[in-house]
Amino acid sequence: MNALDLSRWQFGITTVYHFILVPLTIGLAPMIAIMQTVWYKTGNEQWLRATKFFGKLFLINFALGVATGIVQEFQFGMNWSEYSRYVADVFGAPLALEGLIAFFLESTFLGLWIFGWSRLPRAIHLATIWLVTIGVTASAYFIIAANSFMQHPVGVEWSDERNRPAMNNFWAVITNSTTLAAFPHVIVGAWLTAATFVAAIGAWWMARNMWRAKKLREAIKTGDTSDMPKTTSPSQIDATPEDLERDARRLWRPVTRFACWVAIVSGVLLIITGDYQAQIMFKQQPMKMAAAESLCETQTNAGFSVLSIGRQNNCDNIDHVIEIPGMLSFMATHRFNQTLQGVNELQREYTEKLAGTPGVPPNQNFAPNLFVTYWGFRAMITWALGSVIVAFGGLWLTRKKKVISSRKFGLIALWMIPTPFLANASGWIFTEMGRQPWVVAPNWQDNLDPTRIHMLVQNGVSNHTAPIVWVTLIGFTLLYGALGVVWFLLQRRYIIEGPGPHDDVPPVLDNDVTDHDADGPKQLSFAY
Ligand code: HDD
Ligand code: HEB
Ligand code: HEB
Repeated sequence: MNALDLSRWQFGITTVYHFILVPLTIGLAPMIAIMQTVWYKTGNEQWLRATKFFGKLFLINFALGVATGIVQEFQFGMNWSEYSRYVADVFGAPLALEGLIAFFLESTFLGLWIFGWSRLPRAIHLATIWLVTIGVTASAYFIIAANSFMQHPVGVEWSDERNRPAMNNFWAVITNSTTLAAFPHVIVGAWLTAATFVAAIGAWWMARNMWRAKKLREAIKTGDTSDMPKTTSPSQIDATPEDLERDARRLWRPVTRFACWVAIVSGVLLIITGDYQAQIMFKQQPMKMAAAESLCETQTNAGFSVLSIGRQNNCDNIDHVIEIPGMLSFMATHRFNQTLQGVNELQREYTEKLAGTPGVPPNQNFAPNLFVTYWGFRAMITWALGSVIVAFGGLWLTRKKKVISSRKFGLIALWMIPTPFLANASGWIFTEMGRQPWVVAPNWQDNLDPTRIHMLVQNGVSNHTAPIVWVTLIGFTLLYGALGVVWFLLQRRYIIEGPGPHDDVPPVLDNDVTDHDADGPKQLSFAY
C-alpha cells in the first residue's frame, strides 16, 4: 500500500473509533439532563439515582471521547497537509468556534456539574448539565459544518493569488444546506444510540432484580441462603427481596420506558431527516446516489434493490436480485418516474467537464467504491433494527405496570447495544467513502466554478513515504484499540456495579451543613 491508501485507512480507523464515543456523549447528555430535571421537579429520589448512575457512564465516555478527539485533529496537519492548506480558510473558523464555544461550554460546565452536587444551588446545578448538553450539541454542529464543506463547498471563491479557495462568506459556510440536513440526522442518530444503551441497561437490571428477588425469597423460605449467587452490585449485598423489587419497579421500569420512548421518537426523526438528506444528496452528489444503488445505467423509475450480487466495485457484472420498483427515484426526488443518472453517464459527464482541469488527470475515475457505498447504506438502515427490538420489546414487556422478569430479554437487550453504534459507523462510512475520489467534492449547484474548487484525495495527502505512515497507522490503531478496551472495561464495570450506595442521598448544600468535610469524601467516591 502507498502513503495515500495508508493515510486513508488511518483516518478511517481513527475517526470511526472517535465516533463510537461521540454519539453516546451527545445522546446521554440530554437524557441525563432530563432525568435530573424530573428529580428536581418531583423530588423522586429514584431519578436522582438514575442521574448519578448514568452520569458515571457519561463521564467515562466523555473523557475517552476527548482523548480520541484530540489525536484526531493532529491528522489533518500530519497526513493531509495539502488538504489542510487548501481548506485552511474555511476550516479554521468553524473548528476554532467549536473549540471556543463548544469545548468551553462542555468542559467548564461538566466540571461544575461533577463538583457542584453539594456546592451549587440545585437549580443552578441543574442548569450546568443542560449547558453541557448545549455544548456537545453545538460542537457537533460546527464539526459537521466543516465536514459539509468537503461534501458541498460554499461561501468561497477561487483566489489565484493564494492558489486556493478564499472564504468570502462565513455565514454561507455555517449555514451550508448540507450541514442543515446532516446535523439533525446525526443528532437524532446519537439519541437513538444513547436511548438504546439506557433502555438495554435498564431492562437488564430490571430482569436481574426480579430474578434475584424470586431466588432470594425461595432461599429465605427454605432457610438456606448460602448458595445464592453473589451479586455484582456492592449496594445489593444486604438487599431484601422487597428492596430488589422496589428498584425494578420504581427505578428501572421508569428509566427503561423513558429510554424506549426516546428511541422511538428518535427512530421516527431518523427516517424523516434521512429522507430529507437523501434528496439533498441526490442534488449535490448525484454520483454518491448512483453508487449507493450501484445504478450503473441511467434509468427512469429506478428501483431500490434489497439484494444485489456481483463484484460490486465496478459496473461489470452486477445483478439486482430483489428490487422495489421506482423506490430509488422516490427516495431521491419523492417522484416515482424521475430519471436518475447512472454511474457510467456521470463518469462521462465528469470527464467532459473536469478531466484536464487543474489537479485532475485525464483518465480519473470519478466513481466511489460501489461495494462499500451500496452495503454501507443498507447496513446503516438494517442495524437500526436492534434498537427497534429493544424499544418495542421494552415497552411491550413493561405495559400495564408489568416489570420485565425475563432474563433472556435482558441479555438480548444488552447484545443489541452495539447495533446503533454500527449503524452510525455505517452511515459515516457511506457518507465519507461515497464522497471519494474527492476530499472536496465539486459543487455543481451554486456559482462556484466546479472546475476550480475541488480537490482529489490524491492531491490532499502529505508527502510522506509509506513506511512513515505505516508507523503512525500502527501506532494510532494500537493506541485507539487500547483506549477502546479501557472504555469497554470501565463501562462494563460500572454497569454491573449498578447505582452506588450513596447515589440516592440527596445532595446537601454547603451552607446547610455544619460539618463541611463529612460531605466531601462521599461525593468524591467516584472520581468526584
Ligand atoms: Fe470530535 C471531542 C476533534 C469528529 C463531537 N473531538 C473532540 C475533541 C477534539 C475533536 C479535538 C476534544 C475536545 C473537544 O471536546 O472539543 N472530532 C474532532 C475531529 C473530528 C471530530 C478532528 C473529525 C474527524 N466530533 C466529530 C464529530 C462529532 C464530534 C463528527 C459530532 C457529530 N467530539 C465531539 C464531542 C466530543 C468530541 C461530542 C466527543 C466525545 C466527547 O466530546 O466527549 O464534542
Ligand atoms: Fe471523515 C476520511 C469516517 C467525520 C474529514 N472519514 C474518512 C474515511 C472514513 C471517515 C471512513 C476514509 C475514507 C476513504 O478514504 O475512502 N469521518 C468518518 C467518521 C466521522 C467522520 C466515522 C465521524 C467522526 N471526517 C469527519 C469530519 C471531518 C472529516 C467531521 C472534517 C472536519 N475524513 C476527513 C478527511 C479524510 C476523511 C480530511 C481524509 C481524506 C479522505 O477523503 O480519505
Ligand atoms: Fe442515515 C448518513 C439516509 C437511518 C446514521 N443517512 C445518511 C445519508 C443518507 C441517510 C441519505 C447520507 C448523506 C450524505 O452522504 O450526504 N439514514 C437515511 C435513511 C435512513 C437512515 C433514509 C432510514 C430511516 N442513519 C439511519 C440510522 C442511523 C443513521 C438508523 C443511526 C442510528 N446516517 C447516519 C450517520 C450518517 C448518515 C451517522 C453520516 C453523517 C451524515 O448525516 O451525513
